[in-house]
Amino acid sequence: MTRAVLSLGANLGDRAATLAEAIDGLAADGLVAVSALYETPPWGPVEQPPYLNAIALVDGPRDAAGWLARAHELEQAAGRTREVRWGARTLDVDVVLVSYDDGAPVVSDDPALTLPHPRAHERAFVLVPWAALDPAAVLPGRGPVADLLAALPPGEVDAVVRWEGRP
Ligand code: A4P
Ligand code: MG
Repeated sequence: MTRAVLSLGANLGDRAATLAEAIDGLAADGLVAVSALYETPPWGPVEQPPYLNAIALVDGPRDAAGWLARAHELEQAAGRTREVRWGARTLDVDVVLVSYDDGAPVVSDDPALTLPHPRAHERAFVLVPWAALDPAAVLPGRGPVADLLAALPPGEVDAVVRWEGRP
């Protein structure tokens, strides 16, 4: 049994419906908890619309590669096509962290699956929903999520806003 922390993001189409469908899909995989949806400014070099982001915790028999495969399945189901790196997408599912029953993290520097996710610690759109869902969360190798959030520029954190369902 492993626990995966998944980051879900959508910035094309009906973002909330896409996320809701992906979260429904995770019910069969051992969904433990899911954060609220947050509207977040696009991160990275590509100009694109704002994202809705969420964090999901899932417990299941998969290994790390199995969680990545599941993430890709959910992206395909949402009709994601290949586009530019960091560009707009109907659904992006990243594996932030996989840990074993005893809490030990899977550590990998394989470019096909780098764990823990190499950019999670600097992304308010990952840390804000994760800290809200699990205030005691720790990103192995980086520290408590609450501390990582405190180290980010306040403007970046404040720009991640709980989504209230407006279109
Ligand atoms: N890969 C390696 N490690 C992982 C991992 N831990 N989780 C590989 C998921 N994938 C991992 O990803 C490229 C390759 O990374 C995959 O083939 C996988 O084997 P991709 O999803 O095909 O392409 P991408 O998502 O454009 O690239 P990347 O590097 O995953 O980008 P990010 O980091 O996912 O950034 N702004 C906001 N506000 N919210 C967002 O959700 N997302 C992105 C995408 C950019 N800006 C954003 C958001
Ligand atoms: Mg990705």
